[in-house]
Amino acid sequence: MSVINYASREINCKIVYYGPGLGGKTTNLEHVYARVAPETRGKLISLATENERTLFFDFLPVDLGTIRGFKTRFHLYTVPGQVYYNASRKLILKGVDGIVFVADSQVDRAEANIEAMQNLYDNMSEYGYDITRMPFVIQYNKRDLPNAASIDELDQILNPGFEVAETGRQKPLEDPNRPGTMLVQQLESGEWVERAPTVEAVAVAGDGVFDTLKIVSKLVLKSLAASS
Ligand SMILES: Nc1nc2c(ncn2[C@@H]2O[C@H](COP(=O)(O)OP(=O)(O)O)[C@@H](O)[C@H]2O)c(=O)[nH]1
Ligand SMILES: [Mg+2]
Repeated sequence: MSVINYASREINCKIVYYGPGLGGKTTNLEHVYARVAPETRGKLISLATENERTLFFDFLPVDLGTIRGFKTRFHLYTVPGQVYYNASRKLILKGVDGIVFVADSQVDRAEANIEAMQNLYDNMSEYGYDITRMPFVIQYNKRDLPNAASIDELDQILNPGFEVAETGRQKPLEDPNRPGTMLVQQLESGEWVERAPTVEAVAVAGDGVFDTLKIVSKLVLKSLAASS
């Protein structure tokens, strides 16, 4: 849960980077760390094994500006992707304000992506969190690789859309970051669905990393404003 500290005029929010092992979560945080002004970030803490796989998590605090006199501090976490670390993954989700799902675009990682997405849904619902009402962005990473699946294929398996039940939210909404695609739309069946915003990325080169962070952090601040 975000924490607003009135004395120090700070808003603290928690963003978790989730996804299959080796998808590029740690690489995202490394790029953010390398590119933000040193005075606006804390230490990048990585608890990794000898072969550089994330063991427990990576953690990076960054300040992303000020709103109404409050400094907005985002605590970025990654989870370990390996299937057997589910207890850690679940723990890291506790109190989450926004989620970035880093998908590996490679065709042969489709199963791993689906499994990680399912695991995210399962862990969120075990906490009673509703991912359909939470800031949630999907990053299609590794777009540079020749065996990357098309965005349409990735959308089909990872981002089919949540049902929008409330009539008040059943209005067509274009994705401002992906002109021509809809975030909220009515299907031929009559059902209204809402997709997560998506970003194409090459995290090793830094492409899409800050776009992703910007979209999720904006959504987090918007949801804070709506709930306060
Ligand atoms: N080709 C390519 N490799 C990437 C990209 N992003 C990350 N990698 C590589 O994928 C491997 C796993 O990345 P890492 O960030 O450790 O994945 P994590 O397990 O999700 O934290 C590393 O060797 C990265 O250099 C990308 O966009 N393109
Ligand atoms: Mg990692």
